[in-house]
Amino acid sequence: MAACPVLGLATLLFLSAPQASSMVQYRQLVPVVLLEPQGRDCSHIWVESPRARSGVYAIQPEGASAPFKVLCDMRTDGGWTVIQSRDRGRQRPLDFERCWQEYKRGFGDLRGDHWLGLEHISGLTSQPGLRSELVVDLLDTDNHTLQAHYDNFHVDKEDQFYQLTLGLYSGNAGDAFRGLGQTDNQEGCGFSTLDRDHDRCTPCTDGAQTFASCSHDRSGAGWWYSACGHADLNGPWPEHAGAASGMRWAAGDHQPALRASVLRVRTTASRKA
Ligand SMILES: *[C@@H]1O[C@H](CO)[C@@H](O)[C@H](O)[C@H]1NC(C)=O
Ligand SMILES: [Ca+2]
Repeated sequence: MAACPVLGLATLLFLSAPQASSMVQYRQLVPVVLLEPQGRDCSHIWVESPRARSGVYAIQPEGASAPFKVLCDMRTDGGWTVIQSRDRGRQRPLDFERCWQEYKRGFGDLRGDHWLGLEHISGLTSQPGLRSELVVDLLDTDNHTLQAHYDNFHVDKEDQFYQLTLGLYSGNAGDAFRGLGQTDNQEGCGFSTLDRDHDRCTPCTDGAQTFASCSHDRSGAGWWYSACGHADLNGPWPEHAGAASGMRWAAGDHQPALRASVLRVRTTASRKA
C-alpha cells in the first residue's frame, strides 16, 4: 500500500528552488497564462449557451478563490460538472490509492479517469443561493447501466473534513450511500484517506479481525466511510460481483461488479433563495 508523503519544508523548498538549467537560455520572460473562467460551473455555462458541447471548460464557482478546469457533460437536461470518472475498460485505468493531499487537490486526466478534488467539489457545492444535485452513473461488467440520484449534495470545508450531506435518493442503483442501517450510513461522515481517518470505526470488528481505518485497513482509497458502509466508488476494481471490498455500490441484495462510474453535479437556483 502506498506510503503517504508528509508535505513539509522539504517539499516547499524543492518547489520554490530556482530552475538552474544551463541548457536553456530564456530570451524573454514567459507570460503567465491566467485561466479565464467561462462560468461559475457547467450548469451556468449551459444556461448561458445551451448549445455548448461536452468538454473541458474553466469554471470559477461563486466564492472560489481561483478558476480551475473541469469536464462538463452537456445534456438536454442541463450542464453537469463531472467530479469523478473511472472506467476499467480504459487502456490504463488510474490508481485511486492516494493520500489526503491528492484527494484534496484532485488527480488524473479530465478527459479520462480522474478525481476533481475535494476543495473544488466543496466550492462547487457550496455556492450561495444554489442547490446541487448529484448523479451517480454506473456500468456493471455486463454493461447494464445503473443510476442513483440525490436531489441535494453538499461537501463541507476541509475543517469539517469535507463532510457529506445528501438529499433524497431516487434511481435504480439503490441508495448505497445510506445502506441498510445506521452503521452503514455515510451521510454526515467526513472524508477519509490512507493517511487521514475520519470514519466511524473506533475500531470496527469483522469476525475475528478488528481494524480502525476503512481506508487504510480495507479499501486503500479515499471516501466518506462510515463503518465502513456500502458505497466505495474510489476503491480498487473488484474481481467479482458481491465482493465485500473494492470499488462498490452495494444496495441490498444487488451487488454488481462495476466496470465504470461517473459522478456529476448540477446546480440550480435554490427554491427558497
Ligand atoms: C461491454 O462493452 C464493452 C465496450 O463496448 C465491450 O468491449 C464488452 O465486450 C462488453 N461486455 C459485455 C459483457 O457485453
Ligand atoms: Ca477510524
